[in-house]
Amino acid sequence: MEMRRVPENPFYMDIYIGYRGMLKGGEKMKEVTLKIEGMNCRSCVKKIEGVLEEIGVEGQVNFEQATIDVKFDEAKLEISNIQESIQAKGYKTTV
Ligand SMILES: [Cu+2]
Repeated sequence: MEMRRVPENPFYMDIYIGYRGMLKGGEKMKEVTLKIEGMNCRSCVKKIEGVLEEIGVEGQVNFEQATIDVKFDEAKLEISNIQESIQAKGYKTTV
């Protein structure tokens, strides 16, 4: 288990567990569906999935509908940050 990584520091462990619990509860996770332009093949999907992974965003790319469902921590990121990262790879998105 991850909590065993820092057994020498119980205070840190408490914070870590609290943080995970917060995310699991979903209180701060925001879900947004973006429309995306310019995806024309499956490798575009892979590229976008790679971007999401890089920035630590959970996402589901739907090729047929040209949408991306993203789930992210609002305390760390804004939707515009995600859009900029995708834009940098050549795809325009709208909320
Ligand atoms: Cu492509």
